[in-house]
Amino acid sequence: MTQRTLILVKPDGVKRGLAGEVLRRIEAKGYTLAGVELKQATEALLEKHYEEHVGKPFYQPLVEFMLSGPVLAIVAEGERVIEGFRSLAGTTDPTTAAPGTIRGDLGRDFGLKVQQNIVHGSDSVESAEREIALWFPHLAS
Ligand code: RTP
Ligand code: MG
Repeated sequence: MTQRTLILVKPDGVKRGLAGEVLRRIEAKGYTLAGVELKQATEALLEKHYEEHVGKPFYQPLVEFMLSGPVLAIVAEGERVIEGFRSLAGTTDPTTAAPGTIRGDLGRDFGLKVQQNIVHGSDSVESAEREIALWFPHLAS
């Protein structure tokens, strides 16, 4: 099943010069790039992007972090890419993410700042559609 997913290289990844490394891993896995753009997020966009987290204790720090610099927004395409990219990214906390994954190999331990985990990837077909429409309106299906 060919899918599309929305990937973000978060501000920590862009600042550390890891955007190219993330793109390299996406392409090396065999996925196709359908959209790539450096963007400055806004509070309104993030409120929609992270709608399932609004009101959680980590929401406000997460938004502030996501506003702290540009993100590289990517639409990647391929067979089961939604699940496949989540697997490439590794689990949420970089400290315990498996070696071989983006977060496991490149994530730094920032103490409690688990939000600084380099990448975001859509977690379902529905989220991917919603997030692609938010970040790349012209690519929305
Ligand atoms: P993402 O959405 O960024 O791909 O990451 P995820 O699915 O692995 O994590 P999710 O549960 O959706 O959380 C979204 C982002 O919020 C930050 N976070 N901080 N306890 C905390 O301080 C905490 N928990 C989550 C992370 O940046 C996470 O990626
Ligand atoms: Mg998530």
